[in-house]
Amino acid sequence: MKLTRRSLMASASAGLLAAPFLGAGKALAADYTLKLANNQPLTHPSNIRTAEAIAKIKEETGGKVEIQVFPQSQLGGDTDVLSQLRGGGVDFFFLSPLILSTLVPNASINGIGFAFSGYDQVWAAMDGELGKFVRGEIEKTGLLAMEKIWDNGFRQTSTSTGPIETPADLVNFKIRVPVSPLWTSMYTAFEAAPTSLNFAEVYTALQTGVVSGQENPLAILSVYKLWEVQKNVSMTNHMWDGFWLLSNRRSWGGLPEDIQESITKHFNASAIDQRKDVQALNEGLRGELEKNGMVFNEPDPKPFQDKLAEKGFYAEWKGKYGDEAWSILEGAVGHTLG
Ligand code: X2X
Repeated sequence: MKLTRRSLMASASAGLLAAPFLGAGKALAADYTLKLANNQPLTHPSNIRTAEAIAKIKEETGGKVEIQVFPQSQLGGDTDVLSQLRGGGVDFFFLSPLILSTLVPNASINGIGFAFSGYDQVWAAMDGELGKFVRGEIEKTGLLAMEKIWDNGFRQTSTSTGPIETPADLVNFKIRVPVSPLWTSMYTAFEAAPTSLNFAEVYTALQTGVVSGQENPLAILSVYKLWEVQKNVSMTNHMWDGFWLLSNRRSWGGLPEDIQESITKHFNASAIDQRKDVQALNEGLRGELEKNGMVFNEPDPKPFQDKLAEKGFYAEWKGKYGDEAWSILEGAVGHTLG
């Protein structure tokens, strides 16, 4: 966070000195200049809805708050920006709970393979007990998560080498996964060959053949034009993931309460709008992706789930998260996992 001269003068003189300069429609520098980062391009609903929230916050605070957006991993890959957030160099950061688990181990729990049957379950869980549990874990580390998680979506598998139809097609398959122990563990259970990379490196890794595939919701395939480097899309729906809007508790605590309230209110409202946008995109994009040459198939999820169970994936993660967290997850999805 950067405090400007205006705020320093205003606090030093209780506004007396600053007042004469407030005249006649002059554009003033904001009192609080905050940096927000994410890994998505400006065309993704996350950034469209973020821009709306920022404009409303600016208006409501009378121009005191300026939030600068650094989209598309401009400040570095996700794991680097997480360090910048902890150090205070970045004030807000959208991050996958699974990647956040490199710092907050239990944060990845929503990503357990084939846990959620659909969006109704996801939002009930993430706006309910499961989300509350995870936000509590996040707070223990000096970071804060806004109450409403943003959507990334149910993840699908893309390849340059043909469709994934059964778990056998994943054996030895060179797949990029985000940097997270849960992702690596899941693809190890599938006997694939997972490579952990931040999203910033994915396009090049696919283009140069370092990996043959990746997995992401359709909206990400579309905004990043992954059809240029991928051919098949297998609708594996193997996990749901979102983005927590994180802040650093120290820099957040330096903001006056009314400003905190304005920021919280508008970002949480924008999260709800963004969820609708992303769900509509993920449900409606197949046609666009097909027009761009991608070929779709819809594998039966059951054999994939069975393989994870056979390989001890669910038992292992139940042990890692502990009984309390696991029973919150099972309560949210309404069935025993594994
Ligand atoms: O890195 C990814 O694949 C992405 C964009 O889905 C996440 O942020 C987890």
